[in-house]
Amino acid sequence: MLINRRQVLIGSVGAAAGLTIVPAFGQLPPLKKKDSYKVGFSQVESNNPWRLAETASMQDEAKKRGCQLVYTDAQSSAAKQVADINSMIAQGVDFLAFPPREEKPLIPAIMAAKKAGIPVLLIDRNVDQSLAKAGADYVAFIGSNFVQEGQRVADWTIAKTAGKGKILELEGTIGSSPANDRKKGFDDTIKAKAPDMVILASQSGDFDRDKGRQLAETLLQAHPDTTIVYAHNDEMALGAIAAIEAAGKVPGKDILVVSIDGEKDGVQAIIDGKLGATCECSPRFGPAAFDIMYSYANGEKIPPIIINPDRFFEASNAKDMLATAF
Ligand code: GYE
Repeated sequence: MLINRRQVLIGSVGAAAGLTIVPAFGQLPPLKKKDSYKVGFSQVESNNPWRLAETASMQDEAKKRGCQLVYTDAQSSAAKQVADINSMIAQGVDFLAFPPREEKPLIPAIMAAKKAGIPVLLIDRNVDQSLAKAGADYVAFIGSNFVQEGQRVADWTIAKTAGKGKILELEGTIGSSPANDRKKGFDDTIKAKAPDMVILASQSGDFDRDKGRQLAETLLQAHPDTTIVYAHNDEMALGAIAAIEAAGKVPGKDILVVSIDGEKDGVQAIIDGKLGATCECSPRFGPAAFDIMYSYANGEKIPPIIINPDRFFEASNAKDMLATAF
């Protein structure tokens, strides 16, 4: 028993097989073994193909497994997402799976679920690990390694430009884990490997195409010497491409645009020569989220951090990959 407790506390990956979760320890709440569950899924917004694909993946999988999905849309408000989750807790859902819009404001909702005995799985976005811990306050985080995504885009950009260029960075939602980590991965790599490159400006376009377009427009006016735009997602990159064209410049020629996600419009923009490259970030969490829920109910040990592998799209493979993009 003691050993079990210790390993649950550590939340180690690859712990001995056959371990059971020990709820009495006051760590993670247990989940009763059932055929069908009432699962709460709190979406952060529905303003881009990535979000729509994620929601569809959760809905499809709930249907397949005969589970009820309680779905809400926080409409880009962390406060509304907290309220949505509190109302799911009050409704007595069995399990919660959701992307916390931002790293800090969703902590109280995670703690409230834990207190109410409802296990939480964070999908796609994570929270500040100094305030709530994967494997202790919630079952696990499953998603991409966002730091690595930023690193891979930086490495590709450095190779493509021989380490020369003036960069505008369009950040995602302020305080969200993908924006924080994609910035860190990219900026640190540029700093360490490309002394001749400079980041002229870095501001948030909130992961939104039109906000990205407006921001790019303003920044391009302030920095007409820009040669590279790095956007934290394809939607903002597509907005930037529109802004570059509106400024009378040619994306892919005058200004290299790079981003992350691998949505269909993004991959198509690579084929069209307007986007240089995009690192994939999969929104298809349904199958894994439900697998984890059933494994957890079975008492299996869930690794606290589960990382999705990401592909990388560029001119050499974009055509072949288009059909698989969301
Ligand atoms: O890149 C973006 C979305 O949380 C990883 O959020 C996700 C990001 C994704 O709105 O398009």
